[in-house]
Amino acid sequence: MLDYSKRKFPPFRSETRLSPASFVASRNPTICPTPAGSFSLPQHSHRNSVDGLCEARLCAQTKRTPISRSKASANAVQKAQTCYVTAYFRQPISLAHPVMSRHKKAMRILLTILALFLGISITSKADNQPNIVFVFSDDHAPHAIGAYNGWLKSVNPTPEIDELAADGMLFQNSFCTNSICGPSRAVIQTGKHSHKNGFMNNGNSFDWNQQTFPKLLKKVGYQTALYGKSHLKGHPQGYDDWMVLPGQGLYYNPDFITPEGKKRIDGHCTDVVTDLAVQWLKEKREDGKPFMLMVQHKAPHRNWMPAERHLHLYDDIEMPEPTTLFDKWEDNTLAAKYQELEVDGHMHINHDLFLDLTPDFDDDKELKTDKSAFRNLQRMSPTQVKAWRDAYGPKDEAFHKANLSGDDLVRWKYQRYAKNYLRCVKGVDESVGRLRDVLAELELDDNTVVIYSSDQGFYIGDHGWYDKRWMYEESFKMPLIVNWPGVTDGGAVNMELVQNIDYAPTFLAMAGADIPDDIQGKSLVPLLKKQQEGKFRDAVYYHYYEYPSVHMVPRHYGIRTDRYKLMKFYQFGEQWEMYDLEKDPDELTNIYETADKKLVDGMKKKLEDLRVHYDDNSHEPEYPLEKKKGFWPTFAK
Ligand SMILES: [Ca+2]
Repeated sequence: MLDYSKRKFPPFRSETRLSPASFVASRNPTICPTPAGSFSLPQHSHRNSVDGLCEARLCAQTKRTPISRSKASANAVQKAQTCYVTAYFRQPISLAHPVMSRHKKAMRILLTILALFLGISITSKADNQPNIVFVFSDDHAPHAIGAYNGWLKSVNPTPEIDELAADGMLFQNSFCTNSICGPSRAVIQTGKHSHKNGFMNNGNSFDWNQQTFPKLLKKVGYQTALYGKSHLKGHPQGYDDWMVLPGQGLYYNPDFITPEGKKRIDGHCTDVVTDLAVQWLKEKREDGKPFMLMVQHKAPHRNWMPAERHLHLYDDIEMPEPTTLFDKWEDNTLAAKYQELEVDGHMHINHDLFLDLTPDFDDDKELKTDKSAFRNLQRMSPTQVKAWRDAYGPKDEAFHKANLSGDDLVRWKYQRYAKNYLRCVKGVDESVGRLRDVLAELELDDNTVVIYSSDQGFYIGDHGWYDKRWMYEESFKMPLIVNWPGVTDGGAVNMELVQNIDYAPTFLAMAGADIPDDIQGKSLVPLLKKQQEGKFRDAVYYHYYEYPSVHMVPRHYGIRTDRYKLMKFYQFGEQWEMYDLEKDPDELTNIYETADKKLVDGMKKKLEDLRVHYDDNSHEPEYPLEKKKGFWPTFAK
């Protein structure tokens, strides 16, 4: 039956950016008879799929059922995407399992449309304590999501997340406050900047006794659950049910910390976490009670270990390269020259890129690098190891034969890195699709807000780097996509400056709970409801604290408006960078010295005002000369 108001449209929806209503209205309908009754389809949806039931079956089998989806070839899935609408409507014919649920849904939609025609008002449950499913990954850069239209879009890395965006609202200017795993999660829990919630760098521990949004949701009647990566140390508080990975967790056969103790679960971490969430939805969720479920993936965090079924994904394509892959940081302060996160110089060819890596790899015990992939290989099953080596063995052999050096070697490293990263992303993308399918199956999708986000962005070879930490756009931005049925228009793109301090107050506002005064973020609900008058925010504030530490990115803070960015590094004396993001989106030309003085002074004043507004008077330690010499050779000259 007619289902445009719901979810799941093929990729062209995100191109056309039409709301479901205008989508229906703009095209001539085609009448389609089915056992569930006759209904109209827009011609557009038929363009690749009028061939009939056979292809529809393929769509249904590859696209709509989690089991066959995982086994489907990339081609079949791609084909399924093009004929998705047809498959959706014809499923009652071809699939036994979801028939009843979809018939009921179809009837409900038909009644809604009839009511609209007859001018009858139907009370929407959307405003009435919606359920919240928060899918949160680790290090997933917005430019590795198709819907964000970045330079990796041609790879089609995230069809499921793109569909979520096509059904909801995508925040184009969404930022973190401190670009690193633990601190970003602490900000989300509390709605407060790092200097207020106490988790400033990954060496800190989170004080779970403080006010967090899940605790406040429980007070207004929500059932709460958390599965996957927490990275906040200690046992989570504010959740009725939880199982979290210890620290970073493992990709294969991960351990979990549970209220009952440690538990190992075999499988790939992204699938295992999704399984736990699905099991909770089906078995532990209380009927008639609103819920907030956090599904927090480890992927695509370093070291990028894809699931077995994704080991050969992208084998036959060349990844596009970022335009800044060979950036020499000529205009930046010295901070950018003395970092340690280069694909070329710092990414380890065995431990990060898996060259010749086996469970009995001859490891150099003295070598200090992230060896989690090697340790994980040692606890993989013989079948998993075989699949792993079957995938990488022949590629390693070809690499040794090619005898690469210079830029060619950098390009090879980049290709291997980007492919593994996006293979891990693929698992997360499938998790989003599967969770949405389960919500539909349980008939919860009408009143469940589905949110996709990640703790920060990431460099995928941008500026020659991997990792995060900097206030530059690639790692400062975080994806944020919200589908709130009945509230968000399909395919809406919001350009306001929003930040992870806003998540907690948003969840509280959705639930109708009071937002405590000490929360520093603002509810995004007015933006989601398109009720915002004027600018949501003039500028966002950032402060990164972890130095000296892995990757050696010095402490810095700064401010970003819709056009300019000002950054201050303070441990080596005052070092400033400023960028005009409109003229220079890649941040290659530092205009701090050359820009109009009034403009620079205006940005400095705004920065100081924001530091006062957020009450950040945290210490700015400048190093003594001896220490500066040790870290930056320039000072030794
Ligand atoms: Ca992270």
